[in-house]
Amino acid sequence: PASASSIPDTVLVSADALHALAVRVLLRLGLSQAHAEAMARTIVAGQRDDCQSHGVYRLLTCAQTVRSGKVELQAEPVVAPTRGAVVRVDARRGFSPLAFERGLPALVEAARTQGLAALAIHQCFHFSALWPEIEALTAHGLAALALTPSHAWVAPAGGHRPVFGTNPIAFGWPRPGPYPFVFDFATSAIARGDLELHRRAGTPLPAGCGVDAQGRPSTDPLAVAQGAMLAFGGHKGSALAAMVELMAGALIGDWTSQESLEFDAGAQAAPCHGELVLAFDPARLAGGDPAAGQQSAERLFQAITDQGARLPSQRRYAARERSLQRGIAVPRALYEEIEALGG
Ligand code: NDP
Ligand code: PYC
Repeated sequence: PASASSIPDTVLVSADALHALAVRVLLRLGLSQAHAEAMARTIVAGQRDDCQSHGVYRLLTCAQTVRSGKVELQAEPVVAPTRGAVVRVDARRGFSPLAFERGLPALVEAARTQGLAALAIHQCFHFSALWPEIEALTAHGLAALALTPSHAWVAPAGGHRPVFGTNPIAFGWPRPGPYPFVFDFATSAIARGDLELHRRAGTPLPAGCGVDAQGRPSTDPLAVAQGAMLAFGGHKGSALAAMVELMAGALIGDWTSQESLEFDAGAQAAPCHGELVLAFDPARLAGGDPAAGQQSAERLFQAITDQGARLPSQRRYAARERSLQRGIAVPRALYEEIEALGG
């Protein structure tokens, strides 16, 4: 890999080379070829788009999950026959990306025939960002919403004991051109992955992200990890986090973040639970004139950008273009750690 002279202590790697490295690491950890390829696609996409908490750093957390002995390394996801608008995939305690990829064709097909459809993924170890899944659906001209619990790390508004996961919500809307409208965020004030990066770097958290074990506000990542993270936006984020537990846990008959953490039992593996992905076909829902809906959407986006505000994912798409032109930037120390994992 080349040095990125403008970014100190960073190496530049081509997408193909980084994918090959990620696959080598994952195969060495004992994953099947199919899992390694699917996981590497997600992880490299994260690094390419400058999502440091869900890029190649995830190889380290996947290694920890494998060491925990809890994840099934060769699990073949089972896609049940579609019933109406519902597609179910049993990940059989394997990592999630392969389960999503296996369920995707049936979800797209069901959304096209029914107008809207749901993919319920069961018992997957989930370590990734949700936007790659959302983009896989907007690429088919579908709007999409994805929700997943995690481990119980986050206190409800007004409380100080963890109940919720960091529970991301991601949404996508297809647009003309290469880039859909996508947002994807944790319902906690900071993602757990970012808290871990602060802990590794020895830097404090922004104020308002968590409390220590005594319930006192803290910016120390270790103290917050031992206490509780907080939801973003007070009671509003807290309610959204509860919704994710209900919709992507209880509703689909899978674990909440509390149950995921109980199953973990101190192993510090990635969370294990379900995921709910909803897909909507504008061609069916717009009642005959999807082009008018698309025009309304574009007017909305223009009203945002015309005043200098940016759309979500704009930073990510700019990073993608940079990565594709000059190579993907990886912090050198992290790159060396990953190379060592690859043997
Ligand atoms: P961020 O707060 O970094 O970003 C949230 C969203 O807001 C992004 O779409 C981002 O776009 C957009 N955004 C940020 N700043 C602005 C702005 N000024 N104007 C308009 N839009 C803006 O995300 P989080 O740290 O909360 O989450 C990071 C990732 O962690 C997510 O991908 C999520 O899926 C993942 N995660 C996964 C979990 C799991 O259980 N699997 C749990 C929790 C989080 P842009 O990227 O372009 O900045
Ligand atoms: O960053 O909160 C997080 C997270 C949890 C699981 C995967 N990422």
